[in-house]
Amino acid sequence: MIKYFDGGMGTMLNLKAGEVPEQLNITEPERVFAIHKAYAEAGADIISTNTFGANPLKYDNYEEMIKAGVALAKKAGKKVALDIGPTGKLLNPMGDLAFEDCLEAYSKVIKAGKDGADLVLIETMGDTYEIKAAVLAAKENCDLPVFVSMIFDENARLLTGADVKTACALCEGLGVDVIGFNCGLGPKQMLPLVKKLRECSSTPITVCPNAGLPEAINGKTVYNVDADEFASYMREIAELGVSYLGGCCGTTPAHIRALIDNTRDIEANIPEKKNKTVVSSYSQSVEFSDKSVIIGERINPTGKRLLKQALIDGDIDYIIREGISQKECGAHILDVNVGLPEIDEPKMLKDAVCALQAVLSLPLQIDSSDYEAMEQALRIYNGKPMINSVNAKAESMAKVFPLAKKYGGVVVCLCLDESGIPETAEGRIALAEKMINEAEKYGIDKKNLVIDALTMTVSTNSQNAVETLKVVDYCKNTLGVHTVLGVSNISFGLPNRELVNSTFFVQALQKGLSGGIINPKSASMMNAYYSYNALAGLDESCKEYIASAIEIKSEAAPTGSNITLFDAIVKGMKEESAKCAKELLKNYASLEIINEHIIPALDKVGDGFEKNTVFLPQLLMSADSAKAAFDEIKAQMIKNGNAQSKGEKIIIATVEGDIHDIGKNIVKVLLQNYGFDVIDLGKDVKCEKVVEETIKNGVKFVGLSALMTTTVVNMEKTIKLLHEQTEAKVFVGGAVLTRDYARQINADYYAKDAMESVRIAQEFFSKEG
Ligand code: B12
Repeated sequence: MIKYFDGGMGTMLNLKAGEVPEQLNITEPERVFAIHKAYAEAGADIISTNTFGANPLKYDNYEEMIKAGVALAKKAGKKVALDIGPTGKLLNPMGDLAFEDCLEAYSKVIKAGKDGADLVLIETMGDTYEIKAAVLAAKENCDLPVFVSMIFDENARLLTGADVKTACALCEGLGVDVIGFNCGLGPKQMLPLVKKLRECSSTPITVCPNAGLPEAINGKTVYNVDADEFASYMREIAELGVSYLGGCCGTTPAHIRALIDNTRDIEANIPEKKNKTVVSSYSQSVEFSDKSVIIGERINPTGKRLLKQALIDGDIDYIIREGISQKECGAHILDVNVGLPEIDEPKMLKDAVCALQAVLSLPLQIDSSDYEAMEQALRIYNGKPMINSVNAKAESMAKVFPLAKKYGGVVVCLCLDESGIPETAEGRIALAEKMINEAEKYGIDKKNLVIDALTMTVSTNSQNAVETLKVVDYCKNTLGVHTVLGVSNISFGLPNRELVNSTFFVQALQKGLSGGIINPKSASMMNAYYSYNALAGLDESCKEYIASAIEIKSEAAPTGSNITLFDAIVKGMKEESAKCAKELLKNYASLEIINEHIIPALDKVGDGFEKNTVFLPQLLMSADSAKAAFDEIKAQMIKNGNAQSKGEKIIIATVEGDIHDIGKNIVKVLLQNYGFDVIDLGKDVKCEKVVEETIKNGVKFVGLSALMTTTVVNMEKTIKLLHEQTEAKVFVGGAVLTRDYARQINADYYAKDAMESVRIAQEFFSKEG
């Protein structure tokens, strides 16, 4: 039987301005209870507590809110879902909230609400990282079933970029009990998402849409799908196979009653078990299949003098450059090993993983023999990683499998044990089977293991390659488990190693190797890979082969040492960006650098964002990098400028609702540079505040910035108010504005860039003067 959740709470409360919904659990419990009761009477099996935003980051009295909320929901006499929403903050590196602080906040919520609840409902989640924090908090603090319900947009992406498959991989890795969707969309728009989830999930599904898409009518948000229409789309969703249904914003007890009436005859249906081996980052996933994946091996200090030095110096940028260049050469996953006796490995591995996942969207393979380092890195990793590695020694399995079970991941299993590496294929296969069986005892499915048959140097025993290949073949084709191999050891001690390596790689691919741990910057290895795929029927119309033949990078390509400011900003490399700007400042003028490097780079990122190839985390990293470059430029401008104050005061602000301030800050610094006294009110500034400050400071010239179509209306409002209440003239700018539009909204002046704003200011004050 399908179980039914209740419907919207926030929209049912009809909140007056300033009312905090969760506070009502304490101040007006009857008002909240009436809604729970109405949903219970409509037939809901599960009542969600009115605790969506009740967390210590938002409210000091969160505990009281939660306890009261649970008691009220329980009074309705049905099962109780402890409702947990997003914190409302962005996590590092996108925002200020540290992952562990987020986890701690959620832990407090769980502790406050677990007694009396029957399940934990983590809902309306738009960021995989926050999902991970909330799920770990639930798992570490209670034994209740954990539901994760996410908010996707119409492009089928979470706010931070994950698609359905990627988010599903993370949730299943973490052992979530029920996965699904709520909010954001109506049932009609959610249908395709449910289809997608059925294709990748092995976990029961929950679906709680809004009553249609929100529309703004007379300044109010309304939802236009009525109970019957809602119920009829929900029937289509139910027929796809779900276990839980309910509603979100705009739905009412009538919607829930109609939903239940219209779907009661449909059985709950759990998706069939998928046998897919998937790893993920915050925004993308990689599935092991017939076509082997490339796991970049370059972030590993063994035999790499420069990387060793970088690790000793704590030079994380070097690691990022290694990551980026491997990605550009075609890696699908990056191995991250920072083990050196002279460094604090747990700290360094954690830092390296954080830095890499801030800049790159490739899934990572966390590679360490230090269990402490492994656990710390797994904990803060934003996705479902590869875990390198476990082996058949009792100690290794006892340490690694519990970590894999808790944090999720695909574990690389090395065929060795207390007696070393068996020489024969049979010996290694026996160890592979032992690890598969042992993993099962921890509840880890075979699909989340990949066997590493181990490459032994062929120059010491002529049968070494043959034996390894037998293991690959047997694992893939008889045991039905994926395999990986570090390839290059095969040629140790031989001349022309690249030839031996690439030949062995092709042999292994032929046997069904699922992942090559190789140097993607080696042209001969990548050539071998692409040509093998083309010949094996794994490359439609030889597209990838052709593209690679044109593009293949030379082996000697330096690691990002020649990165440009444009690239540094596009790739979100903050420190590089500052360095490049410093370099450029030796030969170029500040404005030239801004106009010819910084703005074009941001335009490129903005363009990608619009086309859905760049996601919010990358946009933020690029913005940060642009800011780092600009900080260098600013310092120089201030140094060079003869900023003699002439007492000419200008107010400048980004309008309400808009947090874009890079452009405004450039305008500010340039104006200061030309001797104007600039009062910067910051970003997201209310129109009343602009007027107030203008009057208070006796300012005659006010500059406003807006970068979004949705915020130019606030610019218009601010101009109107300034004209009504002050004598000040207004000059405006920002990428969405045009001269024509500026005129339409009654701005007195428009500047297309910072330099023009200086000219305008000079003109204005000369007239004034
Ligand atoms: C960087 C950036 C961000 C950063 C901002 C960081 C920061 N501190 O500013 C972050 C990541 C936070 C961000 C967030 C968002 N962004 Co944004 N972002 C951009 C991006 C890529 C670049 C903007 C920029 O800084 N350009 C460089 C500066 C130097 O140029 P500029 O601002 O135009 O300034 C120059 C002139 O216009 C002029 N000027 C500017 N201000 C003023 C003021 C005066 C008085 C004068 C005279 C002149 C002047 O002089 C400047 C120097 O020459 C643009 C895309 C683009 N190419 O514009 C998208 C873009 C503006 N963002 C967009 C969106 C949708 C968002 C988000 C809603 C995304 C989300 N889903 O959360 C949020 C919005 C949050 C909010 N409420 O404001 C959209 C807006 C779409 C639209 N038409 O409305 C854009 C266009 C991207 C896109 N193509 O979709 N964003």
